[in-house]
Amino acid sequence: MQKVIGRLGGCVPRVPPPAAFQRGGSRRKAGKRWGLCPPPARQFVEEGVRLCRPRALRLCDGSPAEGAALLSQLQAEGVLHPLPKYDNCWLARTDPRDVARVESRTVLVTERERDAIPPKPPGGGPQQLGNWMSPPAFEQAVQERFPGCMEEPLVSQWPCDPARTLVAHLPDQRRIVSFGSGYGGNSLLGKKCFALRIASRLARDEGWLAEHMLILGVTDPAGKKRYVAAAFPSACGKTNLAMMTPALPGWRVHCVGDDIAWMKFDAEGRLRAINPESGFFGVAPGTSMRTNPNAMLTVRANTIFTNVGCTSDGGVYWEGIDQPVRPGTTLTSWLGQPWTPGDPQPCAHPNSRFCAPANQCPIMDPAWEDPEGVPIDAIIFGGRRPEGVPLVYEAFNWRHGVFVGSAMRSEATAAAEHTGRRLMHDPFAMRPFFGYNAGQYLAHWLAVGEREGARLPRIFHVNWFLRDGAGRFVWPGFGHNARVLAWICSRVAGEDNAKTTPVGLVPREDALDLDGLPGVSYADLFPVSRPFWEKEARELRRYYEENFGEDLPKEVMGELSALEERVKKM
Ligand code: O2Y
Ligand code: MN
Repeated sequence: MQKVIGRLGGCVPRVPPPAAFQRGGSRRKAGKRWGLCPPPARQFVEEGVRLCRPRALRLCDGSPAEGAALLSQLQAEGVLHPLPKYDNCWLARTDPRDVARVESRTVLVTERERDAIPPKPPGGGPQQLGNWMSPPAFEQAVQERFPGCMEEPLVSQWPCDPARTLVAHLPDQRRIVSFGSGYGGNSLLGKKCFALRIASRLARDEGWLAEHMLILGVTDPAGKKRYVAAAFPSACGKTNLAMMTPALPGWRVHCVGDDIAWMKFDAEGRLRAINPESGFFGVAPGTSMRTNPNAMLTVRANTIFTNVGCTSDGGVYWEGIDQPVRPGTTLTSWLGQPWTPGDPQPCAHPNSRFCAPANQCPIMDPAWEDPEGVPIDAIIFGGRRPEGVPLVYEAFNWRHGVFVGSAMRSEATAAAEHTGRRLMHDPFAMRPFFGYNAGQYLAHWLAVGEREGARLPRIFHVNWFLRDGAGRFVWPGFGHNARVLAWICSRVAGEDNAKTTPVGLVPREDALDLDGLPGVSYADLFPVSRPFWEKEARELRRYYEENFGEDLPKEVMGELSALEERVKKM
């Protein structure tokens, strides 16, 4: 599966007009559509055709009829399997080698390495903040992959080329070139590649922010509504939070987006956010009517499931779906093998996904498609931290908030090729998605905070994933996270209900509503211990030095030193 966006140099012969796409569609109509294409688009297509040499060229119009024709064709080719238990839902099983984003093969191509990544760590370890490729190396990589690639015989129903996968970004030219993977973020080029990597570069150049953040609206029992944006590393529950059903009576949540936020200042100095996507590409395992009923209701129609298990009555199945399988029904794993509960391997791949239209979510915000965006009152950072990091704390100010974002760490997830439960640094949840040098990215955030007339959102950090000595979660999470949103809203409203710790401002004991949560104790939720934060600060200093080097803004290093001083005085 190959995709090209952008110009791929070279002088090549004329390309004939495209063949009709739809069965029954006419060649004349397709030719007319081709004639209506803007010249740069035609030139782009022509170059791609000459390079890749496809058997036919099809111009898509995005119509429902075309969508239906594509689905039937993919079914006939064995790529998609219908799921008759639902309405227009489909199962795709990928090549088992093509199941997640491939960070090691995701590159930024710039003339100067320093424009893409901070200096390499001393000792030559891999740079964790992105991969750089030089323009000549990129040209060579293109020549080694693309010429004639669409003439090649298909090797399976899921064409991919894992050994040669390359997801390249050319931020100076706003180009993306992706080869060898048909999976998610590697091939849905409008998502991570454009809406985060290329857009973060556009945002820096133009003075706005393109972020790995959900956006939600939260309304209190008195009807006061506020919007928050939240950055969590991949597969840390962003979709669950974005679609949350509050466990606090009278509170409501509406979803604007679950993954990406573009935020710009308006004329009044307020940061306004839009969701640049039109659908959700959420993790299936763990999603259930208990954990995320709105997601379950969203995916009952017009949804493509990838690498989930299926039931013999035409339904889907995954770990944690929490739905009884009807007697007599058999299960098939994501690998297409018979599967029974208790089998050692999971039924669904841990990074299996649903891809569904956003407008099917029952709690989409009325303003979710407003081109003006929604006004953001609070920005939340978070991660999976089993110990030491409080349930919630507020940054002292914007600069401290930028430090908090830069210091984010989380347990690794299945969304990329990393494995295991180890803690990974993930500044701003953007580690895999920076479109330029991460040090310059932090400097851009600091500059945003200096903008004249800006009415800046408050910044918070949350951790839903604290565990006790026996390894059990100490916070019930899901709908109960509304209790934390309620405190955040009270802070935005200016309530004086926080106490200062060396780490940040935490709710006073009476300010966080823990009613009806037996066994949940304030003390367990707000550990702030000197040995833990000494170790955390040491590790952070090492990480900054090795990964950002001299590109770390001095303000951020200053915040780390200030934290160390506060911790010393504990
Ligand atoms: O793109 C993929 O293949 C999985 S990763 C993903 C998908 C949807 C939303 N976010 C992510 C992510 O890794 O952050
Ligand atoms: Mn994401």
